[in-house]
Amino acid sequence: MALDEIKISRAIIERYFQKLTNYLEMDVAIVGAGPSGLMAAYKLASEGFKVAVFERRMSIGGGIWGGGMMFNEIVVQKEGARLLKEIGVRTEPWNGGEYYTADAVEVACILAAKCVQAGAKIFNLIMVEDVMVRDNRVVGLVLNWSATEIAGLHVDPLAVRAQYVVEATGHETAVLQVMQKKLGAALKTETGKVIGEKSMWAEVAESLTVDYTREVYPGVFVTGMAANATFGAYRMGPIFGGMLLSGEKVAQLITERLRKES
Ligand code: 48H
Ligand code: FE2
Repeated sequence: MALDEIKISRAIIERYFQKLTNYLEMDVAIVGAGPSGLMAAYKLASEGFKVAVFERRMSIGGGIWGGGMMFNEIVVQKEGARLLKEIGVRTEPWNGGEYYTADAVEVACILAAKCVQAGAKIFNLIMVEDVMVRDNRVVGLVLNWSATEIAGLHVDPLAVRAQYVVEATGHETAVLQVMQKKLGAALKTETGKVIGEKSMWAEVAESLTVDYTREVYPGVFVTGMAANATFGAYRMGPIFGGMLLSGEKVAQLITERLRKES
């Protein structure tokens, strides 16, 4: 059959807009496709919820690809290895099982594939530039093409509604930064604002990241490095178990909430 450029274009446009239109309203909107956001999306989608991930970059996986200092190997503790094994990533015990390592490319690819196959939709090249607030609760996200930001164009955004938003933008805490700019000191932290991460101390940082995975403003849960930075924990360096466990925890917390409300 002859290839028709216009039909190919039509197929892309129709399918994409079908997808986007279907996600104007959802159960959970996740901002950031790093390890924590992807793990959260995988778990929530596996529970049957309608989940989308919005990622500013073209590539998904956030900091996974770079491993430590561009050495593309991932280190996790035993608990993190449990999650990697669960999704089918091969891990290798290091020093008799003190830690486990995995290939960073395998982690990023399988995590993303599991996420999508569990039913979560990933929208790359879209950035979250603001939130929607009603009666002191976040009820949705304000989206724009990343390209408009890169080109510095004045293009107004569109919006999507979600019952819950997950802030998974890593060190940047992009969602909470814009919220504190507009709402003032309204976050559930000691100062009401993002406290900011402290210098490296892996042991303490890993468990604090999971502890600080919680609701930070009505309707908004924070996970991964964003949870760490929001509550002023130490950074952990190139170890990823805490990110995966934090993603798992945020999914559990939101699952409980959604079940209770339905
Ligand atoms: C849409 C956005 C926006 C926006 C940013 O940085 P990440 O990998 O985040 P985590 O928390 O899942 O993992 C952190 C880990 O990679 C790390 O940095 C560690 C363990 N560091 C320790 C240390 O000591 O340094 O992914 C966040 C994603 C990225 O892909 C961004 O592009 C994306 O969020 N993002 N997406 N809208 N406004 N801002
Ligand atoms: Fe980092």
